[in-house]
Amino acid sequence: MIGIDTAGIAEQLGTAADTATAIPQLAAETGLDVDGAYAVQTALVQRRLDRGERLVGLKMGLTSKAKMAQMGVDEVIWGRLTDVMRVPDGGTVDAGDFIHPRVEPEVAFLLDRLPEPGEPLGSFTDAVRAVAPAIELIDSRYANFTFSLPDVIADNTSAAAFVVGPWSPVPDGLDNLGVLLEIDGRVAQVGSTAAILGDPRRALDEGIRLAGRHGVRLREGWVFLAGAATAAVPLRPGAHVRAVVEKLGTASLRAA
Ligand code: OOG
Ligand code: MG
Repeated sequence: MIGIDTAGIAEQLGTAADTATAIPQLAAETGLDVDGAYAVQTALVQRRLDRGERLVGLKMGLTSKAKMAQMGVDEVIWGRLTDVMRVPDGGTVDAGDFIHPRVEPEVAFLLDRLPEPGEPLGSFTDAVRAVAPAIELIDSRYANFTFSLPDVIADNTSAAAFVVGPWSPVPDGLDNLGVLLEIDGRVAQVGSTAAILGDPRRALDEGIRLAGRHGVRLREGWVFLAGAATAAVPLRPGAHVRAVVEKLGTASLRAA
């Protein structure tokens, strides 16, 4: 796009993340549209790859009505995950590394080999080796966690960290499993995997389609986060967070 300083915007967002300092929204002022925003996201993630991080997956955002309502944005979006964002199950994050971190319960897929572009996606079990409960830690780089659609896309859909619990073989049904988010042993959010596009398996079709539009292909061995099943909850220092997904078990995280 002519006139948009893709590299400059990516640098601002990257520095905001690196220094845990919020910045004002920038899409309206710079005229950034959705395609331009994905170009910024690519440059922002490239900045991480240039310092040695590796791409390890893709995440979907705003696949649930609860999230769309919470964020005031009503389109499905996607972002990229790198190895540095991954926190071991039961691991600890330093809340001070983030601006205003929130956590949300998700379902993760471990991807198998996917068909070439243009070829039909086989069955879900051909595409996915295993599934797991997961926690996504999101941290908008924008002040007050407030953004427009192009703003959040440019900001790699608020991706900051994630935890994947134990992998299980793909169960028969994934479309109506109970989901809990617990903070310090208390239930903070209750939901169902049905909240994720009616069935989290649908998120994979959307991810392949939407990322494909920008030339991004999902890879064997990648983690795919299907999107939050509930609204996100602020992460406070000292908190112990558990996401529980019926049949799949638990993922957990501590904040220092
Ligand atoms: C955008 C990311 C949304 C999800 O699971 O819906 C997301 C945000 O809410 O900051 O990751
Ligand atoms: Mg999420």
